Amino acid sequence: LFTRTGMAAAIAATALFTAGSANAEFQERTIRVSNGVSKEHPMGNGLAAMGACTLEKTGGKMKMQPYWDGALGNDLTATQSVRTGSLEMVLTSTAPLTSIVPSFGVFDLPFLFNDEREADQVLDGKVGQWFSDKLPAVGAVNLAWWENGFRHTTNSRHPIAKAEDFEGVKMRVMQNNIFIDTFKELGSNAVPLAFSEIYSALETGTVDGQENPFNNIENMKFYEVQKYLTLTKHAYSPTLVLFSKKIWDGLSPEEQTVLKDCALVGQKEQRKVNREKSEVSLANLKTQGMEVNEITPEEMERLRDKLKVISERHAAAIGPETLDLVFGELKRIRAD
Ligand code: TK8
Repeated sequence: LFTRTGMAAAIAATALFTAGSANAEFQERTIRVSNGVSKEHPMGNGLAAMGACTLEKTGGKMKMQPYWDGALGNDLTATQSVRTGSLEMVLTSTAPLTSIVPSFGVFDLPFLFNDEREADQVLDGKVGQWFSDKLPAVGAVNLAWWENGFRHTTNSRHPIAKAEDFEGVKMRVMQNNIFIDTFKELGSNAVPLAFSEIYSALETGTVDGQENPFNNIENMKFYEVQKYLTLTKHAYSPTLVLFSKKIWDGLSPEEQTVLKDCALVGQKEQRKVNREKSEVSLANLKTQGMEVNEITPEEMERLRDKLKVISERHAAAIGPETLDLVFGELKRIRAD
């Protein structure tokens, strides 16, 4: 008898709790999102899809509000705001965050991924989750992996036809030891600068060149101050969709689920548009007057060989467990 009464009370309590939480499920929220690029970038398509999804799933209560062109800071400074809880979200490449999570450095190793399929499989699988699991400890929750993409080289001096052509070229690189070392190894003068500083550094001749995906080169109008574009495809930059852990912890479980689900809806759109637009951007860059060249397979091989030392030199900083995980997964994927 006692047990039955107890059960009935428990069920009643559950029902009450459910009714209560149904009302409190979603609150009016504006999620501010920092971006380094401007709004025509495929990041805009991804955020629009994510925002439509959050509105729909919360009865109009949760809005996404993007800020473009680094208006809320560059990748690293906006990430610091996310960590302290003064900003909800940032879309950032992993590379500027290796000072916070050293294992991210693996993504900066030259020629890690061959194509987008490899990147997607590593990032969307258990390895990507392993990296995401490192973020709460530093104040952030990774909602999904979007993409910045494969990086190529531009400069104002001459076409790059072989490794030696990097010698003496002043190259802007991301604020990241592996990128600095990679371009130094090639004989360039590597200058680490935030993304928002690139255009004027190129314009004033502080640097001769930089490297970024086609979409970014077009989006940031680097073609106005760069003549040569060489298809080096030397690295792939993943994009983190980072949410502030401090703010996250104050959300209802339903709100958290909406954000995770909608970040994946955004991912699908963002990657799709990023890949379609990448080809269009390359064509537009030619129309804008850039001279585009490829490196021969033989010279690409020499470039890869020359840069093998980078992986060796940074192995300890990245960590053996990270390297085993990523290279193990790549081996499995490549055997498929
Ligand atoms: C966008 C960055 C940027 C990155 C860089 O804020 O700094 O070169 O490629 O595109 O994530």
